[in-house]
Amino acid sequence: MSDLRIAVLGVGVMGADHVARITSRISGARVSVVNDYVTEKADPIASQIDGCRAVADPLDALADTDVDAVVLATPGAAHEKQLLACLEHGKPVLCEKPLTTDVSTSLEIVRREAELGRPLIQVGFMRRFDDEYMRLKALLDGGELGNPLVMHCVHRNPSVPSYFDSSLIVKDSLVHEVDVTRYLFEEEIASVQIVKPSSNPGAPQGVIDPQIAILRTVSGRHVDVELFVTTGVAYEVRTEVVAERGSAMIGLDVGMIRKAAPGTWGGQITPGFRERFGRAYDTEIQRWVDAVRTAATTGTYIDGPSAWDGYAAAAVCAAGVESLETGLPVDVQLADRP
Ligand code: ISE
Repeated sequence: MSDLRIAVLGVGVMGADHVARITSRISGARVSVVNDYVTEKADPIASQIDGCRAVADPLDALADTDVDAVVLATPGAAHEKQLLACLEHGKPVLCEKPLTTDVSTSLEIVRREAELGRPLIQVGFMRRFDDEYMRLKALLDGGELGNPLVMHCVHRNPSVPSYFDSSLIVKDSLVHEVDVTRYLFEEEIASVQIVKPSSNPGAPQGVIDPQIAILRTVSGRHVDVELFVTTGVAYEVRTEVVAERGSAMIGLDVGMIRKAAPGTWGGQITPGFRERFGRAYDTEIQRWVDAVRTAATTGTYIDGPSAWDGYAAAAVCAAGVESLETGLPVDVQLADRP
């Protein structure tokens, strides 16, 4: 079987990372086209990869005859148009979150894909491919702990880009716990409340950080999330599920524990999400490549979160942004699944 020829649209931090992983660690695929709205970024990347070209227009890039599938790592605002074009050309696409930047356009994408009758869109919620999350999921599914009742999460970033505002903490950071909740508990989220403790004096003026999110699932499970994106420390993602017959916690960052003079003890925490979830991204892309390459026999082009998962996450985050304003719990409005 020949290699899957992939166009990577958007070669900023995440896109460039994906180009590197496809080129060096993923089997059965190669990057044939790269594109970025900053044209000077794409040329040097393309020139380092055999058989790869930079194409200036994103829609030309994804439609190119030398492209079998697309990785979308462009800014969220560009996703709607580019996803619709992928659907029109029948090209499987792995889209970094968000699916689109608002709920109605996300739903439109879900509907357009449903009309085609085959799922072509996978959304890049990489935590589902992380070894620790996969073990936690297997433990819950195995039933040993009984029914999960509560989940406590911590999501801390050392810093975030200067354009981050309070609502992006919900839409860009909390969105991961939203997906983790739906993935682990296999049910929808019914309401969201954002509680605002005293803000970190080190956070940019006007940015509410930390925030505490309280999610309630349709069956009544409780999830709380501490979001704190200007800790100045390192990257910390911790998840504890409390169930009928015990609890399980992941993300303790217990790698090597070192002891040294003069009596110090400790280890190291990953500095950012690319390091913490590096293996998860590799697994995500490899499984997606394998799914696309075998789609003729399996009938599906995805192996992971779907367009519906992207839409549902967007709907929960929209309710979260509303709660950020009011401080009250806000119900999540979900359309019927097509
Ligand atoms: C970023 O976009 C991510 O996706 C990271 O996983 C998350 O930890 C961070 O808060 C987001 O800004």
